[in-house]
Amino acid sequence: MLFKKIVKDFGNIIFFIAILSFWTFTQQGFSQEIAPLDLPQNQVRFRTSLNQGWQFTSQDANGAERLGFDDKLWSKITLPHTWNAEDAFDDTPGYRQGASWYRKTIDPDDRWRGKRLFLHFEGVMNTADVFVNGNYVGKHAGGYSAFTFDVTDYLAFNAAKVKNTIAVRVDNTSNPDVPPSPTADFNFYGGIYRDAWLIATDEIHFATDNYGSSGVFIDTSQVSQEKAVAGCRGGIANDSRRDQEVIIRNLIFDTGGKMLSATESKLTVAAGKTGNFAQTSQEIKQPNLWSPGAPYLYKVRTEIFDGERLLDSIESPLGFRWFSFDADKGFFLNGKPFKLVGATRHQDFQNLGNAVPNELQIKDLEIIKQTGMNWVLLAHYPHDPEVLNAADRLGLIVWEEIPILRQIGTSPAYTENAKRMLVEMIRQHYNHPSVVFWCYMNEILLRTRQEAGYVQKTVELARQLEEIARREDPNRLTVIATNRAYDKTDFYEESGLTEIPQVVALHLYYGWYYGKTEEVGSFLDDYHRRHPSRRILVSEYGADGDSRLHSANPSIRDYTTEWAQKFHESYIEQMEKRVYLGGFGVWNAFDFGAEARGESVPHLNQKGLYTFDRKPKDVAFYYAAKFTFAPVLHIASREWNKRVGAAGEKQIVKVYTNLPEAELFVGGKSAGKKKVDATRVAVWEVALQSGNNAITVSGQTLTQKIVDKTDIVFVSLPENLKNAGAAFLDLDLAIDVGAKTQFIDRTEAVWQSDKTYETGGWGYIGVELDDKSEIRIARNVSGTADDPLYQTYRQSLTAYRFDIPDGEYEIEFLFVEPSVIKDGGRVFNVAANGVNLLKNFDLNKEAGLLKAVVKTFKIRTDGSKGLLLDFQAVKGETILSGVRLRRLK
Ligand code: GCB
Repeated sequence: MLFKKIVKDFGNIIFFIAILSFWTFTQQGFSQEIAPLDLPQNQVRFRTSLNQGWQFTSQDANGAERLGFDDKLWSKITLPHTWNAEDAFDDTPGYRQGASWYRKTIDPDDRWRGKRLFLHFEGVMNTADVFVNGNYVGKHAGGYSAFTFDVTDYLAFNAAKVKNTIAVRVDNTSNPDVPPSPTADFNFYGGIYRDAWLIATDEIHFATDNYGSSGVFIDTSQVSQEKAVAGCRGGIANDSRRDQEVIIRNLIFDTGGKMLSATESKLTVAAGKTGNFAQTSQEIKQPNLWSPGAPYLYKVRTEIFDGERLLDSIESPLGFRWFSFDADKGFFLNGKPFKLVGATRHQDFQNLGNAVPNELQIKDLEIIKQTGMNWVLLAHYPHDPEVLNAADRLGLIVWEEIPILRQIGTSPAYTENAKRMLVEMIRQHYNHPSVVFWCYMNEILLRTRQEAGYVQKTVELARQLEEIARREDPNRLTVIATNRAYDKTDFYEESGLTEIPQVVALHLYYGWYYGKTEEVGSFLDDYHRRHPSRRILVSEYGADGDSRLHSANPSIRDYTTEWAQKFHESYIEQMEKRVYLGGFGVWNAFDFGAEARGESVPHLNQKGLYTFDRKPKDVAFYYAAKFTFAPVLHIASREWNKRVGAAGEKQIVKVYTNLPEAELFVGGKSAGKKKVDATRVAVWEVALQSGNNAITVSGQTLTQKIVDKTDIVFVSLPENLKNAGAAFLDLDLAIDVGAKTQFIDRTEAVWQSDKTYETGGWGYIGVELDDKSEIRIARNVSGTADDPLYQTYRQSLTAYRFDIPDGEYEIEFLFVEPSVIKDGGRVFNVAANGVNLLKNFDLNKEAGLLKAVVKTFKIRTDGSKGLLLDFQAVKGETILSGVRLRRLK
């Protein structure tokens, strides 16, 4: 169970009632059954999973569509499947984008007799060509929406029970005609990565050719506290050879299974045609409204009868709620002000890519809910149907979008695909009461230096998409998400783009990509002043946090958990009090794969409140303390569980809690009580003992005492290294050269930040190090998992000094060549107390660009000289990324 794993991974969280209550809901949620609401099993319509028994090759195998093709040597796989789960995270740039094939045989089933048969794929990235028994069935472009093909004429139903073969060619190459643009900050994992089904229906059935949807649409535009009615419309396909009169029946049930409305109508559908029906339910008095606080779900069953004979049946979720959005007063749900507090979600997961089982996808939404959110922003494409079902059930308002981001394509085919994707998304997820926002463009003017006419083309596309969204669904809100305009000209405004949708969402990265976190509030006020009638949301803000990087004085973009915490605390403080702001959604709930990134963990965007495998970062508990009602008491300095510092130096311990008061204990001794206000943050400065420190925080609800515990290992450095004596024997002095942060490496060793030499200690000799002297590159360094150690470095350095006692030491140097340079372009010597360790060291020649290099030597110091490391350039500049000293004797 995820909960158990989290507890284990976080070590000593022992009796942790706050978190228990925080997670209790998860436990309940996990055991819930997944009801396939859209396509139920019944005697007239059945769907069979096609997830098992596929053969796969990551080659564009010639002739693989053919019936007798030999696929025996291909790999055996089950769906969901992607071929990029690993290569998108390795040291080799890029990941495999190309064509692959999937093949599977199915036995004819007696239940197929006289039925219409359909293949339904929930998601294939990015284009799919489907063949049945060697026949071409069709193509689907776009990796994030479902599609259905009628294969009745291709599947052989025969007495001899000859197997049928399905072959699918899947291609995840970026295609200029198919959104998303390759500039997207996420991976295009190729594969049949969602469930696949065979659906069998009667000859007369709900239309299956309706953009991958169920063919039945529920409207809830007439809802009030007193009464509600539901509209139900759809298409009925008559694939028989004769005209047929049918009865369409709509039944509404409450959660207890009690029928509240039954309506009926007749329709004659001509042979080979589709006829449309529309009904309005009976009035439901005092309906149970759907809201995140009480996500009450009714159920609609829509049936087709031929006289008494049931021909088809579909179940749809039904939730009664209404909303409005006022430019001054913000968002309202069911008539009451409702601040949207949300998190975005990408669908991928550690080691799985996008091929994520439904259970984990549902857990994601449970986690988001338990973190205090009432809103989930499904980025940057339509998500799995189970995600939408979970949002309905758990009570999370949904924002969903099509993958039109960062750059549009200007071909007519692109426009057509974009428009179709929008229709697919809306029709497929139309019946979910959780959905409130349809977004169709994200940061689309990020790059304004485009071909002439680009902005106008974007505006034209937006107009078309807006028109489609309003026509398809007049009851939801359309939105586009904008980035801060970097150019002097704000093309979003100048072009009129932001006047098109009903809502404009802002992405704010003050204190990450630009500016200061404190500027958020004044930016929003100014924006609201400039656009007083515009309804606005913040749909992204976020900071990368790596639990291995730490600082007591964190600074912008240093990847420390401490900066990420500061960032979130500051944003929330500024955003929550601004009434006109409809809501805010953090980027992101979870870390996610972005191959082109080369930051502290390469190929990963670490702006998640949870890691890629869904472990909570401490900052997740900030949101829980702010926005959940269950008691939360969490030591928020838990990720910094191994530290190094001068003996006696005060260490920060932070706690997130929604209790009024908390008391901290270090090694059993009280460090004092603190009152906690609406910020939900309490900070202590405490002295830690060398070695393990048991940290406990306790607080009180009206009825119970709550405690959280953790251990912090403190490596305390003596004031004067020479006097360290025996203590230094097991001391490990590791310096992350050029860094202002501490780093916990994969062996749990702590690398200190760099500093200027002071007598008795250690440090860099040369220029004074100041606030700006950190150099950090955002590039993947191959050959190591400890990239941050190599991503900071010093160039043109001359010397380091360590005032260590006489003895025998192992010294380790870390190097990386960060620049494109010729062999011989950077050559230098390194000496220890005048003895050459590295002579004419040509880093590029030895390793090449961005490769981790470690050099280890044994040295002796005597005569109380300490250790002086000399760096001497022969050609170009000297360079060093890390240095580590371990005493041997
Ligand atoms: C954005 C994008 C999103 C990125 C995010 C980031 O504005 O919409 O796709 O991942 O910023 O982390 O840079």
